[in-house]
Formats: sequence, C-alpha cells, structure tokens
Amino acid sequence: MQHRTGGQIVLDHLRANGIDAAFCVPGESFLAVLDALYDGPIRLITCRHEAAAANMAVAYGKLTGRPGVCLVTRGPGATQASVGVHTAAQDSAPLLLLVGQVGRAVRGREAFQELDVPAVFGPMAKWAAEAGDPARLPELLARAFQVATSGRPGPVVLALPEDVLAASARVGDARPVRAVVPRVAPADLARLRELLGGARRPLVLAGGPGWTEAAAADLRSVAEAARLPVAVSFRSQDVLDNRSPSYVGDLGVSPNPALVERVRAADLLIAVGPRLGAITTGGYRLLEAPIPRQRLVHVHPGLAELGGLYQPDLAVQAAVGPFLAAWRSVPPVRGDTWTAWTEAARANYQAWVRPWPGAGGGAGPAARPGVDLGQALAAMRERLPDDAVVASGAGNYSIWVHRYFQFRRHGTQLAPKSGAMGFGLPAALAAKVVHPRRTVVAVAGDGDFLMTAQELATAVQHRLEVVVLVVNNGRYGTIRMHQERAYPGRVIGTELQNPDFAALARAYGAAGEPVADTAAFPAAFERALAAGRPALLDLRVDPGTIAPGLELSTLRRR
Ligand SMILES: Cc1ncc(C[n+]2csc(CCOP(=O)(O)OP(=O)(O)O)c2C)c(N)n1
Ligand SMILES: [Mg+2]
Repeated sequence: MQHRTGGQIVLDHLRANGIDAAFCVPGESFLAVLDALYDGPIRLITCRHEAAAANMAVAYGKLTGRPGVCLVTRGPGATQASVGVHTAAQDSAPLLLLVGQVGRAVRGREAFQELDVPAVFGPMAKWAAEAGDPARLPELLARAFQVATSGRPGPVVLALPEDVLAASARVGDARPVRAVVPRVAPADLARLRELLGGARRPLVLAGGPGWTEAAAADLRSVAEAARLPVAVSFRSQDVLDNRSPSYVGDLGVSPNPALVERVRAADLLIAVGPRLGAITTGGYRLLEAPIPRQRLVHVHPGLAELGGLYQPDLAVQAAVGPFLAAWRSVPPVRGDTWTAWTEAARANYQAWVRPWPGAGGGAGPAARPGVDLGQALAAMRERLPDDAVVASGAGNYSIWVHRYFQFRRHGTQLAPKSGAMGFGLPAALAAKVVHPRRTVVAVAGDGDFLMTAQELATAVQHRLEVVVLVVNNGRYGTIRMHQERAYPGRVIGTELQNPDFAALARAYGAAGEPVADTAAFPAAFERALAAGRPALLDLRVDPGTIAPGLELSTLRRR
C-alpha cells in the first residue's frame, strides 16, 4: 500500500465510482485535489461562478445517476454554490459538493473564510460532514456516495480541511459504491392489479428521480398495453415520449385545465416516482389531504415521502426502475373500461399544445409584435432530433417550453424542480459534457440568463457548443404578472434595462444575433446550430403577452 495525499485519495475514489467530469471554481483551500486532478483522467470544467458550477453538477447527476461533483472553496465558494444544493434536494438529484476548508489547526477561530459547513448545509443537504483525518477519507467518501445515490437521491456536502487534503496516509480504498435501490414486493403488485381491476377512470402520474432509458421504456410498455393515461409531474416531461397515445400532459405551473379536471375526476391515481409536491398538486389543492378522494397508489424510493401528507391506499417504497420492470412482467390489466377516458385525455392534450397565432406575438389574425414563442418552440421541436437536450431555468417563458416543446426521450429535459433561476445555461453545458455529440439548447428568460451569463466564457473555453435562446421581454415577467394581479398598475422592481445580448455573446467569443419576428426564427436557429461554437439568439418577444394566451392589459382590467 502506497502513501497517498488526501487529494489523491479523493481523486481515486471519484474515479473508482465512475466520475468522469467535475465542475469547479478553484480555491487555495483544495490545491491538493487540483494537483491530483492534474494527472487526469477526470475532465475538470472550471467555471466563473460557484452557483453555475453547482448547477452543472446537479445536471450531471440528473443525467447520469452518478453524483455530480462540484469543488469550491470554503465560505465564499460554498455559500455561492448553495443554490445547487437546494436545487439538488428539491430535485432528488445526486450531488457531491466538496468544500475546501481551513486547516484543522485553526478551525473554530473564525479563521479566514472559515464556514461551519455541517451547520450551514445540514438542514439543506441530505448529509453534510467534515473530514478530520486523511486515513478516514475512504470511509467518508464511500458514505457520501452511498447517501447521495440511495433511496431518494440528494445532495451531500463535505468539508475537506486543506491540511487533511495535503497530508498523506497509507490506507486502502473503499469498494465502488452501489446504490441501495428499494424494490417492490409481489404482494404490492397483486394489490395494484386489484385496484386497477376495480377502476373506471385510472390515471398514472409519473415523475421523480431514478429514471433510466429502461424505466422509460417499461412505463411506455405498461401504459400502452393497458391503455392507461399518463400525466407527468412538474418538469418530468421526458419520462414518456410525448407522442405516445398514453401521454396526456404535465401537472406543472399553469397546467391544462382539462387535465386538472381529469385528476379530480379520476377514481385511481397511480403516482410512479413523483413527490406529491406543491406544484404538481396545484398548491396542495388538487388532492385532498390527508385522504384524497381518488384511490391513491404512491410509489417513491424515499420512505419520508410515503404517507407524509397524502395517505395512499397502497404505498410502495421502490425506485421507478424495479417497480416498472416488475409491473411490466405481470400480465396487463385489460383497458377496455377506460379506453374512451384515455383517448379523451389525449385529445385534451393535443388541443392544448397546438400553438395558435397570437399566442405569444407573431403573425396571424391577432398579430403581435416580435417572436411568437409558441410557434418558435414548435419549429424547434420539428427541427431537433429526439435525443436533443433542452435546458431551462425559471420564469414565465418556461411555461411555453413546457407546453410547446414535446420531449421524446428520457434525459432530454433539464429544468429545476425548485424553480431556481440561473439553471438553464449551466445545465446545458453539463449536458454537452455528458453528451458531446447531442444538440443541446438552453432556453432562458432575460432575467434568468443574466444570472449566469458569464458561463458563456466557460462554454467558449471548454468548447461546449450549446445554443442559448434568450426570451427577451425586458422584465422579470413572472413577478410582474403576480404584481399586476395583487397590485394593479403599481409597477416596481420588475422592469429590466438589458444589454445587447447578441453583442454580449460575441464579446465572449460566441455567435450572437437578435431575432425580431417569428418568420426569422427558423433560419436564425439553423445558423446557431451550424455556428461551430456556442451561439445565442436574442428573441424579442412581446412584453404584453405575459403567459400563453394571457395579456398584461387583460390582467390589469381584471
Ligand atoms: C434565483 C431566483 N431568484 C428569484 C426568483 C423569483 N422569480 C421567479 S420568476 C422570476 C422572473 C424571471 O424573469 P425572466 O427570466 O426574465 O423570465 P420571464 O418571467 O420574464 O419570462 C423571478 C425573479 C427565482 N425563482 N429564483
Ligand atoms: Mg423576462
């Protein structure tokens, strides 16, 4: 057994667990880890802000199922990265935030940039701890991976004192970690079939963590064989091909009212994987607590999610993968009873996603100035291959993305379930790291984009050729909408004076151009795809259209 530095032990552990990329802003507190990375083979993406680095790691975790690794320095770095920890928690994404810490000899003196990492991150992360001994790093890191990936995945934060990383130890590695994946019992499947046998208006609600290509294929097979309608939870639209006759839409922000009615009218809800959280349940109003009117089957890998608010008729602590594989292996329940119900739900969905002229500016009878976002996204969906990744952050613009871009393959939607702004561009860059040959598009609001615009430098430096669509309405539109509802006409804090986004992109070395109207979008999008470098399109949209089909003027008059 050789002597290795703490930094080397950390690197060897990451490598043994299949980590092939990490995201950082460097700090003098973890030079020994950086030095270990010098010899490869992990690809290190150096970023311009820790929030972006952490968001990239969240996206890496969501795409791969392995913890996204983010390296930051003590107080200033860790606090800037904290948004990624919160997003990973709400998104059930495996994340490992490694924080360089002050040396053990000065810990507790409020030394330069010292931060009590376990105290600060304890309530936000799934687990937060601090290393005290280089010889125990294998134990600590193995536990970190185990916690981040097992049951309901989530973020782990580890503080690594600089002297622990620089010191050497003679210690063996832990084994590569295998996540504990809870499975379904045969009796639960029998009960599920029994409940389905007695149902007339069943509805599957799919989402949450742990999806793979295989799980998505199993869902499709199970749903189509039994002609079950499948709705998806907030920002889990890629777990079932949206072209499937079973796909009936998402329960996100501004959901299809016809779908909401169907949830109310359903007599059996089968929630496969999602939390029954605030957005998915329309602020906890869509389902009655603690006993919903519908019979409820709730499948979730986290024990704490089951029966915590809604009491299910059948609670199954299982990950979606093994649950769906087991469901697929039993004979399908015949769907004759609810065929018409499923077809009607599908028709509701198809009507809902058809963009109409004037839904957001553009040509047509109700012509509005600027780019019609619905039409542009529909054009983008026709143009892109099925495996293209679309990333977004938070803002009303994302409602158009959810509604008018149809997701076809698992792992193609990257959007924070926490509703955090500043996620889209970093997530897109991580997607390009994980899938270098795929097309990756980030859609961002003008407010949203400027929270992480500096990462265009990261994109150019690391040759991550993503396309960024900035939806430019000159305002924090979402908040303006709420403001006009609550305090009509009293506009404060929501107007934005923007830079020239296309020129900004060019200053970073990316391509950039403004798009003034819907007709100009397809050709501009082609040029962005073919730019051979990161490219940005500044989509000028009508600020008066505050949400699909909702005019600000109408809102005020109400
Ligand atoms: C990090 C963060 N800060 C603040 C908010 C509150 N917030 C939600 S949407 C929004 C405005 C988004 O503006 P923009 O990106 O321009 O999108 P738009 O609503 O105009 O389409 C704000 C400030 C948030 N969700 N996340
Ligand atoms: Mg805006």
